[in-house]
Amino acid sequence: MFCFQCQEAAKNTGCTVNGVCGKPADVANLQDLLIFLCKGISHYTVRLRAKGVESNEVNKFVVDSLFMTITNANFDRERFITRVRQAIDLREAVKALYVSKGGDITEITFDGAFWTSKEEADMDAKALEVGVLATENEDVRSLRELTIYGLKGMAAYAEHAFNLGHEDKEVYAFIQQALVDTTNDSLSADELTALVLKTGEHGVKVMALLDKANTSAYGNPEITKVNLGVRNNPAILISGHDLKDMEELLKQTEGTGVDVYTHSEMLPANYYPAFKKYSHFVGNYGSSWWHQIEDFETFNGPVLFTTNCIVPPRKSSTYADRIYTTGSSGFPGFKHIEDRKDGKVKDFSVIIEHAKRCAPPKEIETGELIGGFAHAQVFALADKVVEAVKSGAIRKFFVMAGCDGRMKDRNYYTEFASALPKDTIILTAGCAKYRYNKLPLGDIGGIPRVLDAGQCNDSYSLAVIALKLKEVFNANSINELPIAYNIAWYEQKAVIVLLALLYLGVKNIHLGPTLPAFLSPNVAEVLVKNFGIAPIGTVDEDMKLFLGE
Ligand code: FSO
Ligand code: SF4
Repeated sequence: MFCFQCQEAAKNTGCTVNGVCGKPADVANLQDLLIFLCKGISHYTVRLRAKGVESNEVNKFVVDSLFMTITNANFDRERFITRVRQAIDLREAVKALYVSKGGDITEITFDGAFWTSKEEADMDAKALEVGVLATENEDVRSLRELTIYGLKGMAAYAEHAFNLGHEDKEVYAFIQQALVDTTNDSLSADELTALVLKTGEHGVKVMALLDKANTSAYGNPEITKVNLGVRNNPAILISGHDLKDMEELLKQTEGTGVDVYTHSEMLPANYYPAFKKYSHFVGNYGSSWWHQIEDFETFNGPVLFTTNCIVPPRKSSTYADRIYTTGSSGFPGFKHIEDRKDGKVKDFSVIIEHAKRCAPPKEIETGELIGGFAHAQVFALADKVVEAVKSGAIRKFFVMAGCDGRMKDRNYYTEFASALPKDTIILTAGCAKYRYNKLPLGDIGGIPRVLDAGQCNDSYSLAVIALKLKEVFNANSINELPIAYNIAWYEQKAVIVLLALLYLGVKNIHLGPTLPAFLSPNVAEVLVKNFGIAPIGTVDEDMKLFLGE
């Protein structure tokens, strides 16, 4: 195996034996094979699209497949074997369709458009040839993978939007064209760099789509105090990012005596008016994704993963039989809740019955968290915020969105947040917030110093807020505003968020705790030169840098 798609890549170079995330080598390889086949499928569908033929089945299949290969989403070999077989069937179907429309398959030279075998041993063998290292030139490899990781993040958000009935065919068309472009040896480094930025442009589109899907279904997030304590009922813990799953779980648990709590990235579900009305929706339990090892142990009840980030349970853990996955997530031994069929809801009855047999959660903390500062809520406070900036009560905003992770160096973010002067505000989204959202950072004239917009995809809200401030302050560019960007990344959704910010023209983003292993020195240099991307330094150095002191 060779995988370098996330911030935990071994030695910041790449995982070669086993994933640091726990992904076994055979699964990593099968993920490569699945991506290879999605590229092959796309060779036909981009040509069919040019003939006016669109395949909804392929659109969904490619998006779901990309999502399944995101870090920590799915570790289940069997699911990938099945998926590879489905990919071959689907590819043969679009190939036949292309031929029936007069298409000439001799124009296509990419192997993924033709390679076929449904034998596991053949799949394992082929997978070894088609991974990241199949591209020899390290700069081309870097730009291709940067694009593909952006597409993976985009696919995750597109799937959540799809689940709520929102689609953008243009996004599907772009994903498939970009997959084909990553197989085109004639593209220059400049053309591939343009592809990376175009990926960012579509990242903005898909985040806007998901924002619309979430807010039109569940209302605009609003200022909310989220309870951190527990009640004395059996309960289900829901993690991940899928709000449709959240809705259906809340509906199906109502009146059953089973409570619902959020974990990690599902915390922002507490901010939506449509979910707040459920009296058995108690609050948030525990911390960011990698704390699940302890949090799931003490929660006592079943846990539902609607997406990543799954940590393989330790041998000594007692909770593995209480974990359920759904959607693109999966793990061998965890029970999987099947997708919606024929317009029906998902059936969560097995997890609800499981909860009834469990003890209530053990209290691990008390108190409240405040959040819900997505764009509509911040716009409602705009006068107050603008006044505070004009009066000097707010000196600067720090966008500290992104991810949390296990690396010790991530303490930097807690220390940085603590060291920020009291006249600064942190704008956050994603699980990065858990590094500082429980610190007593206070407020500025009633405006909390940590404004949480929501999930990582709600970084879109932060961009909308920046664009609004640009308008209010009559600035020529968002880079003239008193906003600094100190972003933490972990996996590929953070990649699409980063590319989206670059597309929107945001400069001088500091990215940590380490720069991506998949950036070759030359590609990193292009990002530094054109966008001012920089690694983090020490808290002291960065504080001086950001505050110009
Ligand atoms: Fe975090 Fe995981 Fe949301 Fe990611 S829970 S790390 S960027 O999946 O998607 O922020
Ligand atoms: Fe390694 Fe990250 Fe890939 Fe897992 S996803 S194998 S930790 S680079």
